[in-house]
Amino acid sequence: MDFSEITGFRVRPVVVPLQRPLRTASGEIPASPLLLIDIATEGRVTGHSYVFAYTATVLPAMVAVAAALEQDLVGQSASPETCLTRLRSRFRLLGLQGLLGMVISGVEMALWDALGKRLGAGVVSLLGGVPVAVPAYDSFGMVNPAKDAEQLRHSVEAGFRGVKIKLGYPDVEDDLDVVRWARKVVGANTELMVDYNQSLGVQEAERRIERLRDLDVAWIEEPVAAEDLASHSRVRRLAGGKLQSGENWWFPSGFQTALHVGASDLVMPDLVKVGGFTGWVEAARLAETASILVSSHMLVEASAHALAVTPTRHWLEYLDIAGPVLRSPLRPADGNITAQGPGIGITWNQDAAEKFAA
Ligand code: SMN
Ligand code: MG
Repeated sequence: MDFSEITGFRVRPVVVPLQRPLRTASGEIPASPLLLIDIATEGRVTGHSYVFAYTATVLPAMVAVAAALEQDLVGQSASPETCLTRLRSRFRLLGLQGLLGMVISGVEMALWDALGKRLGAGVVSLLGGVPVAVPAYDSFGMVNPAKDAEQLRHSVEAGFRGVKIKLGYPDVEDDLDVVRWARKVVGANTELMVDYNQSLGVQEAERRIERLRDLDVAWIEEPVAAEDLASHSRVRRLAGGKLQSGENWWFPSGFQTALHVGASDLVMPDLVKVGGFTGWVEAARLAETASILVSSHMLVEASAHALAVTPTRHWLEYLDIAGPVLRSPLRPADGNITAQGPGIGITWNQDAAEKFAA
């Protein structure tokens, strides 16, 4: 198949308002810093993707990294696989962890989007699958029991069968109180996930996981530092099959290493850190081989495509980080998200992209 050539490359940094500011035990995200990527290919087909930067502080650096890549992209094949392989080898000595790898994953996804648009097909079809309704959970930051009951109730009423809240209060008793409160609000039939965002030392993680055991949580996410696989394996012994991790593991090799040492019961790759769709598919195969369920991390639209071709798919995280700059943001129906095409299924709301320019 002729994948044509890349004819243009443009990125735009934006900071998009969040419906709910995201408070975690490892810092607050007041608004969503994104790099919007456009890759033009022959025949006037332009692919889009976006990369979440976590903090606006690094947006200028991300823009600079992307700008420097332009000469490595324009004039080259627009095949996602060919492009990724070439960039991997080009930056072998430096390595891909960090901003460079995030931008490269964004480029890879934008190329899939362009290919899908060229062929009039969703990325899920290009990957050999069909769009399926994936169960989505609604993802909250640290909640405030005095204020947030209505929002949590609303999630359940909207059809979500799972809700995630963040923990990691200074005192374990506060963690437990918030979980008991949230359980009461969402009722017995809604799964309740909890996320520590890497905020605990291993001993404290063990203590808290033991205390959480009697409460009915679906998973306990990133209690310890993502790269500390030895501590993962240690706390996993107490987690009763409920340890969740992976949003901060880099590329399929990161998953291979982690799964090899039995670091987690469940995994949730982030498309931007795992190497786009190509990296996701590889990581998902590793998880399948180990009988591990796979959920997604943010990037609702792209993740709907990736999860649809994931043999051991579990949950899609519904966390709307880009809605305001998208022309038709993907919304859940009956608590499910279904991939839309062509490509990833995103086009920019140009006025909003200008308005939120950073
Ligand atoms: C998370 C962390 C940082 C930004 C967005 C989301 C989180 C999650 O760990 O799992 O939702
Ligand atoms: Mg998380």
